[in-house]
Order: sequence, then C-alpha cells, then structure tokens
Amino acid sequence: GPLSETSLPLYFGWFLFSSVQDKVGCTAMDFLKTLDTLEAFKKHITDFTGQAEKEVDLEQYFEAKGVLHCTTKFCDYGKADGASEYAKNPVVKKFYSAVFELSLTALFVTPRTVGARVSLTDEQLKLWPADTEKESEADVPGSASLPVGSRAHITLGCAKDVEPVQTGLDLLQILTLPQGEVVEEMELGSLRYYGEGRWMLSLREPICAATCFSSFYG
Ligand code: 2AM
Repeated sequence: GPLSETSLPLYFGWFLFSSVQDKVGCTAMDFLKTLDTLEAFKKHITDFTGQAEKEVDLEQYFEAKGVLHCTTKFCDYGKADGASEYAKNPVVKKFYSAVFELSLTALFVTPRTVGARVSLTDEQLKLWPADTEKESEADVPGSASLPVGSRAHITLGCAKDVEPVQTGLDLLQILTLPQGEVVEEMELGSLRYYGEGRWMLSLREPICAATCFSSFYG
C-alpha cells in the first residue's frame, strides 16, 4: 500500500555534526580560495571557463547542497535497486543512529563538483553496499576494479545545474586515472592535477569528522 512505499528514505548516510559541518565547510572554502590564485590552476583555467584570459572565483562557482553527509545507500524512497534489502540489513538496523568518526583524506575539485574523499574503516565498510563501485562501472569505466568504498565522499558543492550524484562519479574518475605529479605543496597537503579541470589535494592531516549514521527523507 501507499504507506509501505513511503517508508524508505531518500538515502542512508553519515551526517556530520553541525560544528563539524562548519569546520569542513571552512576548510573547503580556504582550499578553493587558494586554488584559484595558483599559477598552476590559472594555466588550466580554460577547463573551467572555456576561455583563456577569463578568471574564475571558485567560491562563487560552486553552490552548497544542503546538510553535509556521506551517502551510503541512495534508496530513492524504495525505487532504487537494493533499497529495501539495505534497509533490512541487520548491520544497518544495529548502527542506525550510532556515532561514527569519518576520516576525510582528500579534497577534490572538477568543473562540475567539489567534494571530500572519505576513507572508510573496516567497520564502516559494513554499512557500505558492496556492489557500489561495480554498479558505477557503466558511468565511470574502471570503477569496478577499484577497492570497495572508493566512491565514499562528501559533496561540498556543485556547479550550476549539476546534481550531487556527480560528485561520487568525479571522485571515481580521478581514482581510475594515473596519479599525476605533485603540482604544488600547499599548507593543507599535496595538490595533483589529473587533466580536464580535475584537481585533488591529499590532506597532510586527515580531517576527523564526527557523524551520525541515519537517513534523510526530505
Ligand atoms: P552525493 O551522495 O554525491 O552527495 C540526495 O540526492 C543525495 O543522494 C545526495 O547526497 C546525492 O549525491 C545522493 N545521490 C543521488 N542520486 C544518487 C545515485 N544515483 N547514486 C548514489 N547517490 C545518489
């Protein structure tokens, strides 16, 4: 009936505590503010603008997308494959509303999205659907060969008319590419360029983010 159809959330995930949202948001903003002033970035500005000479203000370029979280399972209110199986999984039930510390190990930027890479522990991987990376193969060739959990991320912002689902695909794409040279040693860590406007900053000190495993109905 209609009730059972609406009993599944839009998605499950780890939700950052509000104090941590501010901290992560500020770190991301600092990174964007510095990135668009770097000569290395300006050299590839056409990746973002389509025109040489033109400048870009990355802080304005991306729009925030609501409460910061790391999606574990997109359920689409039950319409997504495997949604009800995930919701029924005893591990999901056991850890629902439990506190987790996520480790944010990198920040990445593309002309479409900006996000943080999340490195999951073995315990956290129990909440991660094992087929996520295989199912991403159609969108990002090579994903299926990446370790389980590779797609784990927090969307920090999206360019105009870009949906947040793109952030995980952008991360997977970067991870399938050969690791480039370090272009710049920044205060936060080492910055690498992956072509076509794709940048990744490996954090010197991973950010430890307190979260709650829960779900979002919208
Ligand atoms: P995100 O996890 O990259 O931020 C609501 O749209 C949330 O579900 C967003 O957090 C979004 O992306 C995620 N989401 C939307 N569609 C998705 C999909 N097809 N697969 C995985 N996650 C999706």
